[in-house]
Amino acid sequence: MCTNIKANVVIVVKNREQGKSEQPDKEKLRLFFALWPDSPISGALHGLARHYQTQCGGRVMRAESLHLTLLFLGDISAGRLLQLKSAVAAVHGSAFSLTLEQFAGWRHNAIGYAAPTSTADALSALVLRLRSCVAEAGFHFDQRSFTPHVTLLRKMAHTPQAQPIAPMLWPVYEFVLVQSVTEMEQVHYRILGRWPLA
Ligand code: 2AM
Repeated sequence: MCTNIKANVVIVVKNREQGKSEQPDKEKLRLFFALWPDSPISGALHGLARHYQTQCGGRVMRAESLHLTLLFLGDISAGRLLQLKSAVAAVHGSAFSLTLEQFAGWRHNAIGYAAPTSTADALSALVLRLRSCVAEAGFHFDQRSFTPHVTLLRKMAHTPQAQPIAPMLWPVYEFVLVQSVTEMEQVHYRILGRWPLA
């Protein structure tokens, strides 16, 4: 049970009592929760991306953009941002180490990615807890099964066979809420919140 949801309900009730009608909120934010690597890991992943680009073609993701998506929300009203943040304050996961040990690609969307060969229990638990708290707070999100991956290349010309890489140990001690912003046809990511994992 995500206890902080009660606080959100109280706020809504208070507004009604005060006779305030909620303003229709037209501004949308494209949001997702993710793990964001520190620069040693993102630098190593970027190097891997450049290496595989020579074989697979495609566009290399910038080092500062590399991440592992935990839960993709899509377009959310800006006015619900505080509610979303307070909902996930109840997510108390454990810090863990993620080992990326393969490079592979998907033909349907022409991306190349680094991934673990199995999903760590702590990572699965974190995603389940996030999904539960976000759903309880009334948000809708992509319900497809979670496939952990870090996209390294987009628009690849050739889809590679999955292949082992030198294992990359990623110490995970927080998760983040990210806004995806498209400016001049380029996607940028802005971190809107961070939550530690103990
Ligand atoms: P991808 O790297 O496999 O494309 C921001 O778009 C992040 O959210 C990316 O990591 C992207 O994964 C992920 N994502 C998950 N579901 C998505 C969706 N339906 N649309 C766009 N991005 C999605």
